[in-house]
Amino acid sequence: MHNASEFYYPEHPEMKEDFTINQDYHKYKKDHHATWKFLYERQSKLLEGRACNAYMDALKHLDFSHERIPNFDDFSDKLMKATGWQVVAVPGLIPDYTFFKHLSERKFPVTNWIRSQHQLDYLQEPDIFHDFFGHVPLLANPVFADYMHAYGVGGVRAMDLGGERYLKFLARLYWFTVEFGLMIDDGNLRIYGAGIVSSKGESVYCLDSEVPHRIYFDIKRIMRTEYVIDRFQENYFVIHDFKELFNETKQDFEPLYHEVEDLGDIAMGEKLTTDMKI
Ligand code: HBI
Ligand code: FE
Repeated sequence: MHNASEFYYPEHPEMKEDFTINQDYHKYKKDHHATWKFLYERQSKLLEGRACNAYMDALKHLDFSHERIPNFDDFSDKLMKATGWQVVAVPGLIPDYTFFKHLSERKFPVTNWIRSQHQLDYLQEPDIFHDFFGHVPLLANPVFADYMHAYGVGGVRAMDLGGERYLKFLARLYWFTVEFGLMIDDGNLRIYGAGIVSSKGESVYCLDSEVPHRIYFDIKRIMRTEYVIDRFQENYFVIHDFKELFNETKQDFEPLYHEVEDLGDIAMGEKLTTDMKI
């Protein structure tokens, strides 16, 4: 996990204590906008019939520009009206506590830089395409917006309770829902996770491949399951709707943390007889 001393952004002397910076919109060049346009068009086509209705509807509702990188202030106004969320600019990964704190204040940190034209497909760190195209649309969905907020509140609380100790459970919950979640939409398997919607390869693989293991959402199972960040997933967890996520996240996690700590970790790709498979 990440603590504050690992994050050093000397190129941003103006950065505030909460790791926010200015988006500096005027600094984007023609090539940056061209990369946005290329990625936007490629993914929005690919996601027809793959992303969940809530995501596709929100993408339309927010009316992103195809041609240019979005200006955070414009979208903060739209989000504020829809669900009370805002977008704030950050230079890259930020410490866990700071990240949770932003979510608990209904602020979503978005990286302000875009990947280079030589590395269009695969990135380990978030850039503006992942953060904005992947995460921002669903923040306009009222139930999902409340889930993200509850998650942030839970994160702040977990760190106050146990410091680093409980963080891995929360990170797994985020990973298998917000980043790599699937859902059943009108009887079909669909994507809602931001890590998938922003990935060309995984948006096909997660639905079509016979390799990964697709399991019905089970919060304890998720909190116990290990993941890697540098290749396609071996486990996906499938929800019925965002209400299910929100309701599970409102509960007090403290007893859950103790229970999952006792039960122990589950290796990636490991199958359990209790798994409800799709
Ligand atoms: N920072 N910019 C950024 N984006 C994230 O998704 C992020 C982060 N810092 C920490 C963090 N995520 C984790 O705490 C969560 O994934 C659990
Ligand atoms: Fe992300």
